[in-house]
Formats: sequence, structure tokens, C-alpha cells
Amino acid sequence: MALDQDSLTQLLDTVERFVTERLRPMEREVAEEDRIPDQIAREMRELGLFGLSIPEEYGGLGLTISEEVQVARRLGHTSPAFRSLAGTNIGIGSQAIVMDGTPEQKAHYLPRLASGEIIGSFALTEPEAGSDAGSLKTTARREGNDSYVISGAKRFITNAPHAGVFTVFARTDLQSKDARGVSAFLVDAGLPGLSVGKADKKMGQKGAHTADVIFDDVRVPADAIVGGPAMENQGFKTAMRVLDRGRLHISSVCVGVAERLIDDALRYAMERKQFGQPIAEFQLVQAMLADSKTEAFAARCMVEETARRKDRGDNVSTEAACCKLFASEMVGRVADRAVQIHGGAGYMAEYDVERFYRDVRLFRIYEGTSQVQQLVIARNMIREARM
Ligand code: COS
Repeated sequence: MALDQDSLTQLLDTVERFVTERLRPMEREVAEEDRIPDQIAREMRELGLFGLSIPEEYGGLGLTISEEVQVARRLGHTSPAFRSLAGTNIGIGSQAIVMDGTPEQKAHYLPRLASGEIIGSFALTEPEAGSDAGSLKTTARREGNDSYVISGAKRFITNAPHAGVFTVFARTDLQSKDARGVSAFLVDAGLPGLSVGKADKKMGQKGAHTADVIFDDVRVPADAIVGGPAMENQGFKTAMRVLDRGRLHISSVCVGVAERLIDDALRYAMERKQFGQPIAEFQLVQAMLADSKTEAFAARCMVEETARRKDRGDNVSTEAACCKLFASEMVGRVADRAVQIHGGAGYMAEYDVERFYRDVRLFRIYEGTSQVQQLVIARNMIREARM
């Protein structure tokens, strides 16, 4: 359900103020300590940020995707690690339940995901199954009528160290080798046999955590399959639809980060003097600013138009992949130019652009690499042309 205009404006203003007054001053500390302070997490919960996309009847804000991308863009005006803490509850950690969960699964998990009481995590990627997600090897062996036993290893799982529930993709048709034969399970953290590895050491996005998740004969009830027993072997489609939606959210975060970097680069260019005048007066610097502005604006338009179409009920699998491809590559170029405009200072850790330059590299990789987006776009084009 869409918010009325006043409530939406109020929400966006509140998020903007929170980002400016609370999150931006903490950016450096979070990066240095690789940890988001508990007080900030509490404030994020109070603002309802964990439940943006979860229906109101389950305690969320029930935003449409058009509304959600506007919030996501504002969260992009600060270090991506803050968004990441709530990001899985908003997106990949809750949406399988929202889209395909049974009424019981929704009632059991969504209120706690919406409030941020628990963190939801999406366990698809494996050591040998990254872009080729359909080849995953984790198995869920049926034992009797009422349980499955899950065995395998997942890798680079966002928010795994904090998770209360994992959406785990595992092979239920043990003869299959591809995407058909995969089911989605809701697995509570803390079950016997489930362990989470040490947080990975990453290039950037310090404060956001990923880790391996190991399933050593983890027994779950048969009704842990997302959507119930009828959804056995249908889990890969759930994963793909969750990722379609997540790609729009991430694209909007990319636009927000680009806006922040353009702002930082512009301010620096107006203050920094060389050859007797601010470097913003030089046309070669102006070209970099103008290209960045143009590309960020283009990505914003793509995201907003695709979100509108999705809210209308259109299938936007192709367009969501176009957005993720363009927006994530765009923010890479914008970050590169922001460093360039800062010159030597841009290479120094005391300037925010140095940190953002590393942070944005991930956008081209997670929730589907740029190459996976190209593949999705071209495959859909060919399929439509054959119809
Ligand atoms: N929505 C609904 N269903 C979809 C879909 C979508 N967006 N995309 C694919 N499907 C369905 C297909 O229609 C197919 O169903 P049928 O068997 O009934 O025809 C099934 O899912 C398998 O699809 P496909 O044959 O295209 O699977 P592939 O193994 O070829 O996988 C890619 C294709 C590469 C697109 C997929 O593996 C992928 O997205 N990989 C990247 C994963 C990723 O983003 N990882 C990031 C980490 S998770 S944060």
C-alpha cells in the first residue's frame, strides 16, 4: 500500500536528517572499528528502517518499491555499511517470505524482521557456486515425512554473523544438477550443526559483515520450506524474483552514493585553488563534474521509471538488471572521477572519497555481477524476440 504524500515526505525528511546528523559524523569511526555502534542500530530500528518493505499488517512500513528506492537513495548519501545492516531485512533476507511464504511463516518471522529484533540473511552463494547459482551443492535430504537434513557450505553471506534466520537454498532433488531441484528453507540461527565462520576481511564497506555459513546435518521441519511442501524444487525461482527486486534497491543506493561523491567533489573543486583560482573554474574539471552529474541523473531516472513499472505489476526483470548494470558501473566511474578531482588528497585516507572508492567496488559484484546482469538482459531479449 502506498503512503500518502505527507507521510512519505515526512519519512524522507526524517531519513535525510538521520543520515546527515547521526550517520555521516560516525562514518570514520565505523570504518576504523569495522562495527556499527549498538546505539545507531537502535535508532535505525526506531525509525522503522528494518521494515521498509514488509507489509504493515506484519509491523513494517509496507512501502511500494517506488517509495523504497527513494529511501534507499537517501541512505546512499552516507557509508553503505549503515544501509547494509538493515539492507537484508528490507531485501534479500525477508522478501522470499513476503513473496512466497505461508501465512504461518509470515506471522512467525515478518514482525521480528520488520522491527529489527532479528536479522534475516540470504544464503545462496557457495564456494563453487557464485554466478552459476543454479549449480549449488548444498543438499536437503528428506528424512521421513516431517524433516529435512541440510548439509553444505555457503560463502560471503551478508549479515551472517548477526543473523537470526537464514533463507537457505539447497538441493532437494538430489539427482538434479541445475536450478530445477533447488528449494528455499527458513533456517533459524543456533540450530545444532549450523555454524557461522569468522567475519571476512574485505576491501571496503567496513562495518558491514559477511561470513561463511556451514550446515553440518542441520535438521529442519518439513514446513521450513518457503511456501510449504508444494514449493519443493521451486526455490530457485523465488531466489531470482527476490534478486530482481533487490537489484532495484541496490541501484538506488548507487545513485545516492554517486550524489554524495559529486557533492564532495564539487565542494572540494570550489575550495581548492591552483594556478591562482579554484579548480572548479577549469573546464577539464568541469567536464568530470558534468559527466558524473549526467550519469547519476540517468541512473536515477532509470530506477524511478522501473520502480513505477514494477508497482504497476509489470515484469521488470530485464529493466531491473539494466538498472543494476548501469547504476553500479556508473558509481564506479563517479568515484574514480571524485578521487581524480581531489588529486593527491583523494588517495589519502583522511578524505572520504578514498574510502568510498573502495566501498563502491562491491556494487558491481554482489546481488549479481555486471556480467550476470548483461546475461540476464540479453537472454530476456532473445527469449522475447522468439515469442
Ligand atoms: N523470475 C522468475 N523466474 C525466473 C527468473 C526471474 N527473474 N529468472 C529465471 N527464472 C526461472 C526460469 O524461468 C527457469 O524456470 P524453468 O525451469 O521453469 O524454465 C528457472 O528460473 C531457472 O532459470 P535459468 O534456466 O535462467 O537458470 P540458470 O542456471 O541459467 O541461471 C542466472 C541464470 C545466471 C541468471 C542465475 O544463476 C543468476 O542470477 N546468477 C547470479 C546469482 C546472484 O545474483 N548471486 C548474487 C549473490 S546472492 S546476494
